Amino acid sequence: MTGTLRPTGALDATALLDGYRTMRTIREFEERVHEEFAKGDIPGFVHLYAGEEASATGVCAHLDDRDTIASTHRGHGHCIAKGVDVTEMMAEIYGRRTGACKGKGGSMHIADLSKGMLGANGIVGGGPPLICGTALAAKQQGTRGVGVAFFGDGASNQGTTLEAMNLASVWNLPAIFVAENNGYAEATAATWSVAADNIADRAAGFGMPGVIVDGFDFFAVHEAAGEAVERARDGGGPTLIEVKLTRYYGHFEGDQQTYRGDEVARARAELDCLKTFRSRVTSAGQLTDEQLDSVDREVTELIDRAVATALEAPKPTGDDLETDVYISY
Ligand SMILES: Cc1ncc(C[n+]2csc(CCOP(=O)(O)OP(=O)(O)O)c2C)c(N)n1
Ligand SMILES: [Mg+2]
Repeated sequence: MTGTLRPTGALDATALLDGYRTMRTIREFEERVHEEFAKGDIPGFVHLYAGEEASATGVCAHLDDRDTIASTHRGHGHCIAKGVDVTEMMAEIYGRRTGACKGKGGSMHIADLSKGMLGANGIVGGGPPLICGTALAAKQQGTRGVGVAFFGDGASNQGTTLEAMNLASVWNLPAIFVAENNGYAEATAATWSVAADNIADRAAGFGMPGVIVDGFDFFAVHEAAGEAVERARDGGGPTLIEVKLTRYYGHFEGDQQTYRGDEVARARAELDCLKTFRSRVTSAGQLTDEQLDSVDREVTELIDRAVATALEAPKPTGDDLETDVYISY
């Protein structure tokens, strides 16, 4: 972590409430999926994004539907921040017909092209090459759109990621590479696997700016992403942003986490993005506790409804087996 908090003053009340609502929605969604998964009703693998909310939220606050993002196996937060419908996401995770991908994708394959959400991705390092394609399309079509790839510290070592950064720079693409460094790839510490002090240092090798931000600080992510998005839209080419953060749950639901100590308890107590956001904007007089409490209640109701709706929704049948095999969603 950088140790220096970024100023909160640049955002108006609406933008602050939007940022808080998105982070709170991601947190509530993930805490609820954690509980529901333990009941045994959710099929497949689930990787939770809790703790990392400021990253997706601070980056996607600058994006709209013409912009595209590529996500990872830990994709719920990216989907929510990019505007994918939360009720459809929950139904997808439960494998229901009303889900974002008609229940055929599950947690690791949620996509919504209408929102520029290219998809969660079970292939580590699968996202960066995708956004070279969408960024190239945006450049050729003159939309001023940008492509953003979120990826982990583990994925930062994949050839696909490094090749994509090289290509984005060679072609001067409106592309942003967001390395979410949570310190682990499954159980392997980044200190064992990443051959650099900082992933951002690798940007120099590709001739692009590289910045490090504190992933607990929404305002730090927001500021760095704002600069990168503006540069990309103006034809200034790609940026690598390394966001240092902590995942609150295991690599996957069921992970015993024998490879780490008390860092999560410390992060939740002292660094948590929602708590620090609240204390900073209330002490600066920008928002009140009542305004934030009201967002909390609204989000809890939304997630309660999403789970209830998912549980009542039908599952796909044998007749659905041969639909959407190629492209007819
Ligand atoms: C190409 C590929 N190799 C290996 C895996 C198995 N795998 C799934 S997640 C993961 C770790 C990814 O770590 P990181 O990129 O840091 O993301 P995080 O889980 O920390 O968010 C691995 C090795 C995979 N899914 N795809
Ligand atoms: Mg990681």
